[in-house]
Amino acid sequence: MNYEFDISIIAKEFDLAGEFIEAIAITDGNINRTYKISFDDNGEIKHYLLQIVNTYVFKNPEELMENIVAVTAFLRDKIIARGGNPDRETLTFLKASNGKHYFIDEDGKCFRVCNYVIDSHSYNTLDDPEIYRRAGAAFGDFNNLLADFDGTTLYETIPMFHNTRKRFNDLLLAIDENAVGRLNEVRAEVDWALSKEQDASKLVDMIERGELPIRVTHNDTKLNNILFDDKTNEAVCIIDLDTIMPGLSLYDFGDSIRFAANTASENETDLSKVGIDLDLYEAYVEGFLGATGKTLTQNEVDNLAFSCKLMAYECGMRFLTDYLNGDVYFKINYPTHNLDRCRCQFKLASDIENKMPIMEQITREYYSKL
Ligand code: GN1
Ligand code: MG
Repeated sequence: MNYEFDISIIAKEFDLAGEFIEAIAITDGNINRTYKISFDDNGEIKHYLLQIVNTYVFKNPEELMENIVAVTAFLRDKIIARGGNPDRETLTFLKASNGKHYFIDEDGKCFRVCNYVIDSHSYNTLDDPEIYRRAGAAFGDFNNLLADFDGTTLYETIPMFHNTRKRFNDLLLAIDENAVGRLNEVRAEVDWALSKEQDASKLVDMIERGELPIRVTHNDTKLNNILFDDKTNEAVCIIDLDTIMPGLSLYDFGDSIRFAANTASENETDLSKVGIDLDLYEAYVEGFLGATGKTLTQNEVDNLAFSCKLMAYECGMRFLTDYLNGDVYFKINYPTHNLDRCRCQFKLASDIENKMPIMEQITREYYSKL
């Protein structure tokens, strides 16, 4: 087999014992490249997760890994203190021979290795509200676990990541530059995005007025960033820790909904299939509010439904910006992939806009029951 890395170098760098068996690509993520790698260590089969970090997106691997190592060490202690199994419930990154938790090869590729959580699976889509309730509880619990982590010690791995006003301005720049001549093709999407300018600033304005608390958040709460136990189907581990930074609970809530409570996948091209599934929304509210409870402020609770629309709008703008810039950020599988993803998010945002009163009603009901 030909891989895009030399396994003998990886094994040596991270001191992985045994004979290499195989590397299986895990293709879920849109940024890094990920493999499950397996070794036979005198009859004992050992699995690890190998990632090639996208250094176009994460420009400073040193800071990135410092964040992750600090957060996972913190989580480990918390998990042990409550009687959990830290080897299953969080990730542990291995040191390379340079003493760092990553290694850059001659070609400039940045590698890191962590434990592979065996007997677990993830979902890209689902229709079972119970699973999604568990997902909400898991991300809520994750926010709780990090509630007393000092966010000022974290680097901003991607500056202004969920600053939607900045995302809006990035789109304006991309329109202005029209780097690969695609602007004419996307006039409808651009017009729609520009018509929602007010939404882009809403939460940023509230932060600036001190109306929303800054917490340590995950910032990329896609359903496939939770591992579920094969036997119990309980959520066991939150993964993809690259964007843990100071942020808003609303980002974590809304981003999960825009990904998983969509009646279609992020890649759906038949827009008639795209919309918000209110049963899934309700299940996630139940799980998330059940875990975070009264720690959320009234302003946060009042904006939970809005955050879903905002995250769909923001994500759509990011796909559109990348399409205009010539697909430099997200991995794509075909030339108009980013444009299709953008259309899907904008359709979802519109549907959420129409259903916002019902979503707000659902949120209020659960919050008042706490
Ligand atoms: C990226 O890598 P992945 O697939 O978990 C992106 C998220 C987007 C998401 C859209 C660092 O997440 O912000 O919401 O794609 N991650 C980064 O699918 O930009
Ligand atoms: Mg990611």
